[in-house]
Amino acid sequence: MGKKKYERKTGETEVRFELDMTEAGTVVVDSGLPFFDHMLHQLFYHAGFSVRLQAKGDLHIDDHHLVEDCGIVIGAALRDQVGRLKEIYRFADGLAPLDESLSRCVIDISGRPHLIFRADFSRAEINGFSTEMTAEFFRALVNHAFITVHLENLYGANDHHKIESLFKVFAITLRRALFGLPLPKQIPSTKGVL
Ligand SMILES: [Mn+2]
Repeated sequence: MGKKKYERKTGETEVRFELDMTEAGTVVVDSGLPFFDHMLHQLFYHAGFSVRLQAKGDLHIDDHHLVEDCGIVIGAALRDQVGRLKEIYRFADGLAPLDESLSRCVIDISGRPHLIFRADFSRAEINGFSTEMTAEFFRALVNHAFITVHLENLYGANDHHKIESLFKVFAITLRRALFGLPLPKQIPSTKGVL
């Protein structure tokens, strides 16, 4: 497919996004929020996408606009690229642990936006990323991708692990809903080693 560019600029944020959903390649993410970068990297890498994302936002207020607007742009890009695929699997489900945390995701690429999100966090934020923005990110993405997503953390103790397992399970389930079970031709870890 080749990378296609998407952009969104408002008085609050500026998001530049290049995506090729059909080929696993380099993933470069710079949002100005390191923990959010870490989560987006998990998402794109485990989905098997090629991505460059650069975002700037009004972080002097808080992280809300930036995280939400990244979700909007990513969702809109997904909708655009899904619309250009000849065939998809449509339905998929998945489970992903991260140590003590386990998260589950069910996706229907339905043309109808709907998110069920269940997770409880004990911390308000992780290095400037508000834990409540996890749900807001996925809501924005789902609403602009026009997909149905049921995403929940079943259990866990560490909030970093809980959020990371949510991003990872969304990524692998999205990949399955698009392309079926085959894993991308890459080491299945952003560390480059298992
Ligand atoms: Mn981590």
